[in-house]
Amino acid sequence: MPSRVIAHIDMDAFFAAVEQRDNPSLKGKPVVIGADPKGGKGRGVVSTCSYEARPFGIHSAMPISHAYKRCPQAVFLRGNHQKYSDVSRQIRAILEDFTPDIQPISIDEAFLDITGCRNLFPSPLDMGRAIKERIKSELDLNSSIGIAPVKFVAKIASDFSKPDGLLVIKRSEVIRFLDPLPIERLWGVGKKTQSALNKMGIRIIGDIARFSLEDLLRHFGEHGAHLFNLANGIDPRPVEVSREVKSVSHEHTFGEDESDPDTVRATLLRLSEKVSRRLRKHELKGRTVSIKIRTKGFHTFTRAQTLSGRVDLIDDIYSCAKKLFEEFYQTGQLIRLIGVRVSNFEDAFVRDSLFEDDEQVMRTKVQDAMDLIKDKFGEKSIHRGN
Ligand code: TTP
Ligand code: MG
Repeated sequence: MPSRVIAHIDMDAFFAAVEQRDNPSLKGKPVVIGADPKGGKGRGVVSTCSYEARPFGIHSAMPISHAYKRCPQAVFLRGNHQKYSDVSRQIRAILEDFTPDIQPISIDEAFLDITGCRNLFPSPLDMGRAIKERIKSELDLNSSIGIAPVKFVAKIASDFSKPDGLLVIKRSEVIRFLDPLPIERLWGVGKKTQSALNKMGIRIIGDIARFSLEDLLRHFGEHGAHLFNLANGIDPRPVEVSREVKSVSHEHTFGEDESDPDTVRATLLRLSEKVSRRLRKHELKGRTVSIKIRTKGFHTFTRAQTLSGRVDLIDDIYSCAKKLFEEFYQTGQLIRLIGVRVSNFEDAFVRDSLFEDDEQVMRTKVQDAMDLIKDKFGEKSIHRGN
């Protein structure tokens, strides 16, 4: 099985958290999003509730009348789905800054394959922290993240860490982590399988892991083998990346606010290199190059240019990013963060490269060679010089 690092992210009390964020008087209060409770006579159900409402036993899909009986003093809101979809897209854009390998699961949940980010962060834990911090600082919302070598373990881990949590389960810890959990936690254990397993004396995941594979096969056929594998931490399902990647970007925060434009240019080049590499890995080319600049006072600016052709090579991205930077930069300005993004992949009818000549062919070959070297010797093994 290929060795993967998979993250599962799920927002905390998503609809309710957005409402509490946008109306601070709701902070710290039980908030229930769902149908009109009509003084306890309302029909319809609870969409979700804030963590303050959960000790009252309120949860998603519960009849709203029950929720009202349990906590009449809660603030009951109908909710605004358009707003939640918009926030969901903003979260997605932040995740895309970390990796294009994203499988959205629902409005507030996604899997990320972060195997390829090994060289960008000291550890998966650091990357998880960075994602949570971005979402918190830009959207003022809490998320929970689980990280593991397989999908379903990452999902259980994010659930375990809630709220505002981060839990990393290393490969060597997977079996111990799963062992004491009830079998319902496994994907594919519904009510029927659960009761059949219970009859065989199987209650926790560890019981399945230790059970004989032959007996499981005899009772459940292939499904038994599947459960046996899951219980032993084996789950070959990859993160199914939606091809709907909207942009590829990288950014860098300077250790100290930077005033030297040459250092900023060198960073832009390095970021262009990373963006280019990721675009080429995913066979994407984009027509719009943008830069993001955050100055000392935490003011964030973006500048974008749409080109006549689609680009994916370092030089094309860098020359555009550099030009955008020169237009923006004023001597002495202190820069905290800089980012490079390529987007606008859709337009397949435009010419693919800016200059389809021998030089272009040559530059593509050089970059192919660089990609090969990086694949073999790591991301830092070779860089494009200024
Ligand atoms: P969830 O992630 O299941 O719940 P949540 O984010 O509110 O809380 P948690 O911290 O436990 O993750 O669902 C995300 C959103 O989807 C939720 O805010 C509201 C909506 N939703 C419904 O409308 N109906 C439902 O039955 C569920 C489960 C969710
Ligand atoms: Mg959630």
